[in-house]
Amino acid sequence: MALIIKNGTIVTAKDTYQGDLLINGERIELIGLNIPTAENDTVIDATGKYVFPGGVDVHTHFELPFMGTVSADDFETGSRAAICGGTTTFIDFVIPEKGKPLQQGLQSWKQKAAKAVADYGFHMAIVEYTAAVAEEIPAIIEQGITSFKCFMAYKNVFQVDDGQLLAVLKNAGQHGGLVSVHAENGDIIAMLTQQFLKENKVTPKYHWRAHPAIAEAEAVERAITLADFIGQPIYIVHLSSADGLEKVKAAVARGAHVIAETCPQYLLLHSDLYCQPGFEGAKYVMSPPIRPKDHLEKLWAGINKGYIQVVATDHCPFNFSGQKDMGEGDFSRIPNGIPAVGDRFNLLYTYGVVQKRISLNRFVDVVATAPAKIFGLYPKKGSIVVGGDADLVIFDPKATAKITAEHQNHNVDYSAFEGFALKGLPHTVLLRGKVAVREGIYVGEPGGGKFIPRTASGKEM
Ligand code: DUC
Ligand code: ZN
Ligand code: ZN
Repeated sequence: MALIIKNGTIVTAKDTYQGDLLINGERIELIGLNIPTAENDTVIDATGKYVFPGGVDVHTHFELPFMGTVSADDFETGSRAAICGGTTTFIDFVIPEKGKPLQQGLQSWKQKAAKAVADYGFHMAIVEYTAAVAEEIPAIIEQGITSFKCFMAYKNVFQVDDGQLLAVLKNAGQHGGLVSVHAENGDIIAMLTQQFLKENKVTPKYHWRAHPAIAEAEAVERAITLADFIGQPIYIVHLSSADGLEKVKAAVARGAHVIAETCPQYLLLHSDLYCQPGFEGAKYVMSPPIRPKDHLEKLWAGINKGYIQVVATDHCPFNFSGQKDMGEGDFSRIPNGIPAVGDRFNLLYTYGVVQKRISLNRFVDVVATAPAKIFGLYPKKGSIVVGGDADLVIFDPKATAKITAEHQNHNVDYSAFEGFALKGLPHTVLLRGKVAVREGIYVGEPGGGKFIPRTASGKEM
């Protein structure tokens, strides 16, 4: 009793070809032309559709306690939005409390994530480096949490200094872990924030003005230099600016091992949105902020040239009413973040592939294959291979829609991409061989997602 997907156009990061897929249980068992069907087999006709690997979003914050509130999507609503939008695996950030064991943070995240309906892993944030934390790092890696994140911003909250970042790079690196950074200079941001508030410059626009591109460029360069000194690679999360990208390019030219991620908001939204009347700009308050228009095509070019390997989301939604408005009268209190996990795959297809900024294969690479490879999920996740998990998106390139707050799957009262037209949508989504989305409608099982441990060497566990 197999499931057979017939006559689709199979797309991987390298190839595009006509073929059938035979799925037995959770895995792809056979790829070929005209695979014969038996009487008990279920057949999905994918004529006229693409068959993509399920998307892999390696940067989400579901149910995150942050800035005096909690991000509005929990693991259930967030992962449901993800899977409806073609993303079958996500990696969320455990952000442990200062002074508490990393293990305690991990247990708390595992409990919250039990209701996920897509598969998932975790990164571990290191918000202070103490002797106790140092001791725990190898045990965290042993449990399949093989990547770490340090914040170079959020002074007095999450920010680590260079000494701590060096220590994390050394310790995690010695045990095969990969270190990522939120690369913004937190001291520049803190100084400008204080200055603007003192001058009574309190509107959302000043969030953007307090996070200049040079703060990103400086931190990107410093992080790469520190990682290079230790002899480890570095992964830059949510690269937002052409200035930061220039630092990545220069480092690659001198042979440094740097991996960069950007997000749809930095490719498609620009800083004029902060200058709207009233409090509207709060909808786009995130860190780093969106940049002036001329940065956008430079980031797309960075994807095409291979300097940016991953498009993730930094999904961290807050309701406009009741959460973002905590910062009316003080931009520094606006919770940072936007909803995006359900939109990433479709936005990248429409504004990348359809609008001819990236090829179909580059699309698959940045939304699925490269993130799976970098974070040790490949070949189980992120591609279409015999033996791999049958996480598949049967995608109708003719379907159209418009993103609206009203019709989104995120649990939040606005969309940062309101009115964006989409050409091409997921029709059917499979998670480990089971149909989770049929004709665009969610039909998956409660708690159908599974924790995927990763190995330090980047191989499947
Ligand atoms: N940036 C955001 O906008 N939200 C969550 C954390 C972050 O770094
Ligand atoms: Zn960040
Ligand atoms: Zn983040």
